[in-house]
Amino acid sequence: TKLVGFYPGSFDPLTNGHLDVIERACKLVDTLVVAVGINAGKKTPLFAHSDRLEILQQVLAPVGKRTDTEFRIVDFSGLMVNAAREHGAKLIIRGLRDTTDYNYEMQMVGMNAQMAPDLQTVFLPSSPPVRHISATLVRQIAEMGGDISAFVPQIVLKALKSK
Ligand code: COD
Repeated sequence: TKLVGFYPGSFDPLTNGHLDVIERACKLVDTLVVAVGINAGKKTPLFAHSDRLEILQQVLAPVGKRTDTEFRIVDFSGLMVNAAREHGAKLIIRGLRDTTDYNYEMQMVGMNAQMAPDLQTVFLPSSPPVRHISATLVRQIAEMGGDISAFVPQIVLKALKSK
């Protein structure tokens, strides 16, 4: 049977940090569901939902071919455990950068484990070269007209320029 992983995020925008998590998750699962969720705390988006889905499709198509991973790019609202189950996932993949991520993620993992004991969360630690990258800061830099080319895939830059 095929192992399905569920990687939820806002991906606003998709960064090289997210991509690093995705590349490594590919080595663990047969199918990776990359799920663009609605984060109540993040109010002014840089990209619309549909743009984020489109960007993920474009960026991940070659990764899927190269790594022999089936990607499913989906939208979700509501609880991540429900969305993960709906897609037949057994693993929830999350990236870990620092103690801020750790504290937040450990709370979520605890709550999620009680709500959904059938799911396991797997943390993938950031690779050192992308550890500092945060979508929130990238969004700020972009909004202030700064250069984000070191932090995001080319396709994100293109999408930003065509806006
Ligand atoms: N290196 C490694 N990992 C990284 C990096 C990096 N440089 N940057 C981001 N990541 C990881 C994050 O740690 C996270 O695991 C993932 O990538 C996605 O990050 P974001 O910032 O795009 O998205 P989040 O973490 O804000 O998630 C947004 C969701 C909508 C998924 C979230 O709010 C959610 O699940 N909401 C649904 C409600 C729910 O179920 N809540 C939990 C109940 S306990």
